[in-house]
Amino acid sequence: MKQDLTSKQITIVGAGLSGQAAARFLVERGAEVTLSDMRAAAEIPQLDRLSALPIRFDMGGHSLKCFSQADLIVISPGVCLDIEPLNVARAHAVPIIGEIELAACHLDAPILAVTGTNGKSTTVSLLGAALQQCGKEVFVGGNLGTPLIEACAQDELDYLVVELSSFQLETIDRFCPHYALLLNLSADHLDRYPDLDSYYAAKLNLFRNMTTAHTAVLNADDEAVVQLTADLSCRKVYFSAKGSLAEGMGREGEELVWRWQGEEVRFALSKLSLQGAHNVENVMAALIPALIEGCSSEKVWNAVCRFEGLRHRMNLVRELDGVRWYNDSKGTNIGSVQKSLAGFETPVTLIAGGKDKGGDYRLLAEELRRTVTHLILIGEAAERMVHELDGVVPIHRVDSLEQAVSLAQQVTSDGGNVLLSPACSSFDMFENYARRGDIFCELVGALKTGGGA
Ligand code: UMA
Ligand code: ADP
Repeated sequence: MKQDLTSKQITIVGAGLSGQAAARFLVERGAEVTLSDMRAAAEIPQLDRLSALPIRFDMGGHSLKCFSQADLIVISPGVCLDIEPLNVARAHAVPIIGEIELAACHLDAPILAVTGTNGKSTTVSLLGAALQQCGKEVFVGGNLGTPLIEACAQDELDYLVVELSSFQLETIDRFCPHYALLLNLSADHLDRYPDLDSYYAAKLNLFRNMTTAHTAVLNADDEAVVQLTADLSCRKVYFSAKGSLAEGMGREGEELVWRWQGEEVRFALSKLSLQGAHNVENVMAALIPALIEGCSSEKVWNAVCRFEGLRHRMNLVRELDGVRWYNDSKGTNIGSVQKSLAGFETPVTLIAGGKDKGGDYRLLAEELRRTVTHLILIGEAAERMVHELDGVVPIHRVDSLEQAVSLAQQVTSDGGNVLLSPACSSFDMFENYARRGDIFCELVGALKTGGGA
């Protein structure tokens, strides 16, 4: 339901991408906006782009009166719900919502939402490309990078394809997608959640308002996904990369098989540009809403096959002296690094570490023993990783990504691989995972031949 925002006192918490986009939207609708951030203005990228707008800035900390006296508080995903200023707001009965909830209240097109621990960005991009190939006007964004609220500036959209993180799902209220894709569940963000159940509960919030008129697209091979969605009242459609399904998207040998309402369509996997077993799962999930919505299976498949993958996800950066260097900076949790390592048949020097998110690094031991000859660690998590992986493979601890790249060149032999797949977020040393990946690519690009093992 669209709210009248004119003259409403609205405090936005966090002046990053989401906060700045929300501020622009709210000012345009006549709200009286305060933008509050714990960082000083000078530390916040691109804040100057808002300087011409009538916004009050509360920077370098959160002033409690901006919270107690507001009509509404809109929070950015990186803001934890238990910070003191939000407790003050709750004590004054001020409603608190996230940018996603605010956006969804002001958007009309059907929402196709994607969540899960891994594969979200790839899947939303695949789904967006598939729908666009069929002539649809589509917004593709959310956690992927463009805040959903920016879709309010676009006219005549057919679909909103939105990646949602657990953080964003904590603060939805009436948000209700037409399709909700849950790709998989494994440990992540345990620096924000007290335990795994709380993290999974945030993810499952996605389904809270869905009814029989809506569709959940679910991974039949993921035990946690199947168990935790058993009681949903909406329609459930499954995909399985492990076998065939009587109804839904299954796999038979080198073909995907879509069986739906008495029809069958087959897709040859050999045509896909994307590599890796995990990407087959992403493709399966992305195809389902497009096919149910009546898009041509041929067009959808062409779009999916052409998609070559997103930057910072297992990209080959360079081959030098017989060593292949890969950038997987978006490998920010243990499950994703396991999948990335599983794709290698030749020895790997793995560069990992960063901001610790509290997972169990011992889960990496099996894949490390199989493929990794040297583990080079950076960042805050290095200490715990050394402790938990002691004796599994040779470990080297260094102080910077530059040192890690230089050491990787020295210890990796012809025929081997160097992989940056950190299993951690980047915020201890970099602005974000993309910056970390870009710096890695620059360092690798500058290496000279003959510096290796
Ligand atoms: N801040 C406060 N008070 C707090 C906490 C944070 O003022 O208590 C301020 C910080 O000082 C900073 C601002 O909040 O200036 C940052 O807000 P944010 O962390 O929500 O970041 P945004 O720039 O708004 O980007 C967010 C998502 N970031 C996070 O969830 C951490 C982006 O996902 C997303 O692309 C963007 O909204 C648009 O929707 C990034 C991410 O790392 C890619 N996501 C995590 C992940 O994928 O694992 C969940
Ligand atoms: P997300 O947006 O959920 O972080 P991405 O599509 O950006 O996911 O992929 C990030 C990393 O996660 C990839 O580099 C890959 O290692 C891993 N990954 C991608 N898809 C899957 C999947 N379906 N299952 C497990 N791991 C995956």
